[in-house]
Amino acid sequence: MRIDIISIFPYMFTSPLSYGLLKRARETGVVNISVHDLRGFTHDKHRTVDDYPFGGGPGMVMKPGPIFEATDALRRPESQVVLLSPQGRLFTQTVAQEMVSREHLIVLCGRYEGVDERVALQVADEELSIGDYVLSGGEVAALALMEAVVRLLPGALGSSLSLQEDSLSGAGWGGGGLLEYPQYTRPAEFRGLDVPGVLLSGDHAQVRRWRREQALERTYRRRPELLESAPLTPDDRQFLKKLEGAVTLPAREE
Ligand code: JFH
Repeated sequence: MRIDIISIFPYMFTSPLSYGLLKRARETGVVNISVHDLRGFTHDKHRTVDDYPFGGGPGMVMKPGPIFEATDALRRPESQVVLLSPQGRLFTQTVAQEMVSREHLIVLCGRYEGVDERVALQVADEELSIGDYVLSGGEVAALALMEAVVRLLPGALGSSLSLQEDSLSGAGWGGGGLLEYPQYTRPAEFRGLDVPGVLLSGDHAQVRRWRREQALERTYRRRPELLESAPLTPDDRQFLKKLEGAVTLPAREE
């Protein structure tokens, strides 16, 4: 996969692309990521990328010219152009799975109060939001999107095991999964806090059952809407009924 990012702050990407999965995926040729300074596609002395909003109002809007020129220079027949904005369709794991099959992504990062609407209408194939909160620009959203997509590329993860587990569990979104069960590692007692005994018991059937019930209970308490689309067994449903019957218990007893 090739990814071209267009931003007025290209150096915001330097560190995030230099660590962990994104670094490794770039080094091994799984993905080829380039960052382009939008100001390189201006022609005036001041390299202007913004202007006042027609109709008035606060702040500045990104001019269409430099963005059209940048995408004209980078676009190929197989490209998917993505615009990050708070008005976009919600970017979920399901959307990441759709995008992983594309050969070329061009990711547009706005700043100020956003971009001229003609960019959304004529340049972008997809307008996406990573969630209902206001960032100061598209760069952090672009990084979240890239990390979610690149880790799905064949060869991006060390072994394909974690990936398999993600897809089996549905990983808690879109695919119809549950939230994950709590995890513990050594030591078995830390500052007076014990690891649940069942995890030390060596009884694998009991461990499996405990983890499933923890996943169900967490999902029920924190993200109940996920239960609507989760694949649940009759045992799962019986356990959830028991939970509901327990008079909407407080999350923890004192
Ligand atoms: C972005 C920004 C809009 C104005 C609330 C009322 C008025 C600041 C480009 C994506 C997600 C973004 C995102 C993506 C691109 C840009 C900043 C936009 C307003 C705010 C203020 C500029 C933000 N998922 N969150 N944020 N901004 N609005």
